[in-house]
Amino acid sequence: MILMGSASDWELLRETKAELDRLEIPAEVHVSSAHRCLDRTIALVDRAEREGVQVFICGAGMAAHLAGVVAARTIRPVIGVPLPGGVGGGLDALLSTAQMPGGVPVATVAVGKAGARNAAFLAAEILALGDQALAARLRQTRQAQAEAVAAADASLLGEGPGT
Ligand code: RP5
Repeated sequence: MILMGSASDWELLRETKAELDRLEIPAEVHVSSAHRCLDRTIALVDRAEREGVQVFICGAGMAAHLAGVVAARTIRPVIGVPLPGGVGGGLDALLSTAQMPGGVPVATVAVGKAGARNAAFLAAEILALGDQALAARLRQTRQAQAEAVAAADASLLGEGPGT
């Protein structure tokens, strides 16, 4: 399940959904804030658990406590995506998301678009522990990334730095 603190977060969290779609992983998407509608957020997590959701991805900006609140409610893995928009280009959200006291972890990825994409890949890696077909799709994705780097390198032959 993808949760975001505000509809304004969708601009970046859509990257998470796009990667999950590419990896053929179904995911519900919801807006639900930890501070604006705490009870609703808790109810969403409880329902998701009952229905078998295995990993939660939570994106929020500023004093980003959504992932921490979700992690407080579930023992399933929670991945936090800190979003820019506050101070320091998202440093506030990065610290709020990552700096969980011991005992209630939030696996925190990078701020912004890279983190939004990596949240999907990290969720996929967790799910692939019990899904051989998904593991194969992840290996193909890594292979495609390596090939894209090689292609970029080849396209610069004769023009790049150091030539
Ligand atoms: C957080 O505050 C949200 O996750 C969002 O990133 C930020 C600003 O929210 P809005 O004021 O745009 O709704 O709760």
